Amino acid sequence: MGMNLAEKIIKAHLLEGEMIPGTDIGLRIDQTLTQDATGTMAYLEFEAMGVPRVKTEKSVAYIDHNTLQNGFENADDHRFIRTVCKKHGIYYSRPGNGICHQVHLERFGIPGKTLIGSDSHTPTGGGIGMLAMGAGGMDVAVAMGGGTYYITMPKVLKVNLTGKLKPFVAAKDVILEVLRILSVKGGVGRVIEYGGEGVATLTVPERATITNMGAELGATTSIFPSDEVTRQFLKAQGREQDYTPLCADEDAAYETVVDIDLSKLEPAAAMPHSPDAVESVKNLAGLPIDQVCIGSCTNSSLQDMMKVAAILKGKTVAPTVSLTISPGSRQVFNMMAMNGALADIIAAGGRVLECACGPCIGMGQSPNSAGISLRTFNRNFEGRSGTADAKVFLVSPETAAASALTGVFTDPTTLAPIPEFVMPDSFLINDNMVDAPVPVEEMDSVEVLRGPNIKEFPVSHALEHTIEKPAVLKVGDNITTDHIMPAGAKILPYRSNIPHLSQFCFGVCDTTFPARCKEVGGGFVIGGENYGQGSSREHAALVPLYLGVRAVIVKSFARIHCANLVNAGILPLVFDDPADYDTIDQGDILVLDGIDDAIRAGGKVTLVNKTKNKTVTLSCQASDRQREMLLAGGLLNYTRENA
Ligand code: MIC
Ligand code: SF4
Repeated sequence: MGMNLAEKIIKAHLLEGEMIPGTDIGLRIDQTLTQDATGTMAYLEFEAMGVPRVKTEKSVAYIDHNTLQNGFENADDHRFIRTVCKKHGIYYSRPGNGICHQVHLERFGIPGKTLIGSDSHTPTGGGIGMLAMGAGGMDVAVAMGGGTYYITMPKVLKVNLTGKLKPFVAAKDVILEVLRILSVKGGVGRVIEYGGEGVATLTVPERATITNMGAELGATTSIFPSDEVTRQFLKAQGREQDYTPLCADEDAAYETVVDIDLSKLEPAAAMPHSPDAVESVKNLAGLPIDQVCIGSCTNSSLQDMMKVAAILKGKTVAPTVSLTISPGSRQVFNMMAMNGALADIIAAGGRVLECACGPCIGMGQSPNSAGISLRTFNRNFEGRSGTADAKVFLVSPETAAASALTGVFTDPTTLAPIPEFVMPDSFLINDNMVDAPVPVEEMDSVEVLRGPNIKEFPVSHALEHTIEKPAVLKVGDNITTDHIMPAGAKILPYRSNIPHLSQFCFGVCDTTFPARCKEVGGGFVIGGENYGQGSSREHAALVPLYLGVRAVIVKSFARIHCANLVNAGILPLVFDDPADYDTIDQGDILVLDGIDDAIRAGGKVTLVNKTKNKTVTLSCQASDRQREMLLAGGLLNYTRENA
């Protein structure tokens, strides 16, 4: 039996375990990336590990999230990251150079390599055949230090593409279709591998849109083959030498196959507040809108921008609409400036922002009260835009641009034809905003500069024998890390200041949570299915740790967040019978007696609800290594113990 592409790359990087789905495997990591909002913490953790130089083939730090600099905090953090990178062997992509995933795809990604990034959209690299995964900052720090990266061996689901997209139907509509079929938890424990004759009709940026937003499926990652289209893209980036052809064997086996005929797809939108609430644009046509934002790591390529410019050319944005445009990288920005597309966007009334995450992470451009915002982004979680009652719809650049002109939801297939976009033979190559680290012999001469915003991060302690605490919070299904630790312009500057951040923990669900935790010294959080989906931010574990949360008890976890809880030293526990969720109320006093022995013995846990006088059974679905980490009080303590 042949192998699929994901298995081939895993096999070539396998350091520990066997390739049996559901079991723990350890992988060698070739490349890492960080962004600034998770990077400060990742580099503080890297420093705490005491490894002098990174041991990866390439590690790159990007500054793209916290670029508003409303106060000294962001600039201090940027300076910290710049100097820590220079010293320890990491390339530094300066603010203004673009969004990490777009720049990494253009300039550094290599087919067949493994990449982990402290950002959940790292699977963008799957667009050129990388095995690229999002991870917590601590896992990235360990990988930079040459350590193994552990995941659960995924099952591999094939999306078999046939046909070709019709004009004005986009890659975004493909991934929205996959989300409609599989839902936000349909990818958990899986790699989504694309194949079939339809693959050859998609450009690299289109493939990258699809793998990027595969994060919203909860998938371990998504991947496309590396083929002639990939070679052309890398050649146009002046990197043909990085090309290797890669595909699944003819007789490769897959867990399941999902068929999508590209020629049958129509423009789609994800409705508030979930990326899998997919509806056809036709059915939404005519709905008045207030804002359109085009950009983010999902849809900010040159191809996206050229299509938008062609739709806007010679027209004016509707008077009731604010249209913002953020190109994904300086390469894209510069090329649009040179070929006139930028002028067309400006003339039409587009508000051009710098090439960064911007509105996607609530860094400005919050919509008006109860505003309807159409965004080409990947997440429309409640409150993420910065306006609590805004309604965010996720759409393609084509739908976004068409609607910006009319002021109402507009199906772009009703527009007059625009010139077909042809991928350039060569992109504008200019890496002058990427700083190389100093050679190892000069590293002692580099001083790492820290601002007053950088505070110590919390470290857990060895697991106690008995935990008796209240259920401090009970929440429902699909809680995102944006609920647990919100972002946005007011909060993001404090990503290296856990005490300050803690005031906002779970603010979207219950603003009294931090104060109540302080009052009773923390306790348990109870949740439903797919707890912790979305962003990879380890702050969603470190802040609860700081507030005294000792265990999170849910029906099921999202992958990255579960790993982050273990790394932080918080017990991730799952109800054996999901119906037991209903037996616990917020405020109940819960007891885990002999929890250390239970974890040591394999993770079968008994929880006594003292208030209800009821016992329920839970499981800690952690690997042997993770259970040792939990006993030691998290990854840092575990590493110290084993050093
Ligand atoms: C996001 O899209 O939510 C982010 C901001 O890029 C996060 C990382 C973070 O919270 O810093 C992600 O996707 O991992
Ligand atoms: Fe940035 Fe948005 Fe992409 Fe996250 S999803 S990396 S915030 S552009």
